[in-house]
Amino acid sequence: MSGNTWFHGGRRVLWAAALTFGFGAVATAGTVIIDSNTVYPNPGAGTPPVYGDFVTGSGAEFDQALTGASGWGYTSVRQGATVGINTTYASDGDGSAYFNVTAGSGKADVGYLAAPGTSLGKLDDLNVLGYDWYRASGGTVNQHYAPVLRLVVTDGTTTRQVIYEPNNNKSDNGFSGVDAPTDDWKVIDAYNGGNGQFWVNKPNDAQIGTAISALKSVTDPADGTTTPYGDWDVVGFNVGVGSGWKNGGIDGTFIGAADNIRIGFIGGEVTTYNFEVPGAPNYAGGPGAVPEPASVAMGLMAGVAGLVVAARRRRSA
Ligand SMILES: [Ca+2]
Repeated sequence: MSGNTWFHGGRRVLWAAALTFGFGAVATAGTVIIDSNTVYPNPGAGTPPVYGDFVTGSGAEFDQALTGASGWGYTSVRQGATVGINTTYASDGDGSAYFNVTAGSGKADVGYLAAPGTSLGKLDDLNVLGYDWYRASGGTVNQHYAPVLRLVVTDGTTTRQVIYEPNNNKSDNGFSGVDAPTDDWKVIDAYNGGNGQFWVNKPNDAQIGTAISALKSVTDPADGTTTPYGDWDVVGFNVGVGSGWKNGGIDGTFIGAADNIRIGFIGGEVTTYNFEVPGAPNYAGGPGAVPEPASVAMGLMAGVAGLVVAARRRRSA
């Protein structure tokens, strides 16, 4: 996380509204469409023609905001990796977050970070966490690699990432032996009733082991104590690939995607974040429905995710 620039603004209002309406209410589900910066049809790379964002690392690691969704961005993009919401592997509409790694140094994420001082909820209260991931066949990095899902947690002073890797949850991710499935979208319940296996990354400290345990009993690799993070605030989440994805120490290739990050807390709303390319023929946000952040917040305040419900209705029509 160090060195990352995150992107804040209207989303703070959205989350405040969502949390307010979620309190004490029956849990409801909603979808938020996360748009690419590039609007269809604006040709991108690839054959057959695909559309949307292709953000490629060059030189120093960098971040790039997703301008339609406050707090969202492409982050930790390094040389040797490309990330972007585009139509290469259309999922639940016409888009998904695409990843392409060509070197072991490559890394790229797409994710959300709440505005400073804003919490999505306590880690102990998290009860829904999931995502969809895809690995294309033909990639030459070790066959156990697949897009990972991370939570960003903080106690107000220190920030950690609590990380879900398909490789640590092989049976739940459809692995064949040690190999991740390919050319098949996997819909993953990472929380899995509290049984999903996670580890903690300590970006500002030396790595001391990589403890794997259930989400709410993750072991701090520094001191071996358990459950040090239950009362920490979840302030963000992301999906990503790399770095260090190789094959026997040699650079290789990886192409894949992720979509539909799902997150929810006890007593609150479950939200799905669907990556899409606005204007595409099967755009999940519906024809012409590209809400500005301000109107999304107003919609939430007026009718508890009314816009979102409308979007889901259109999508399923
Ligand atoms: Ca999608």
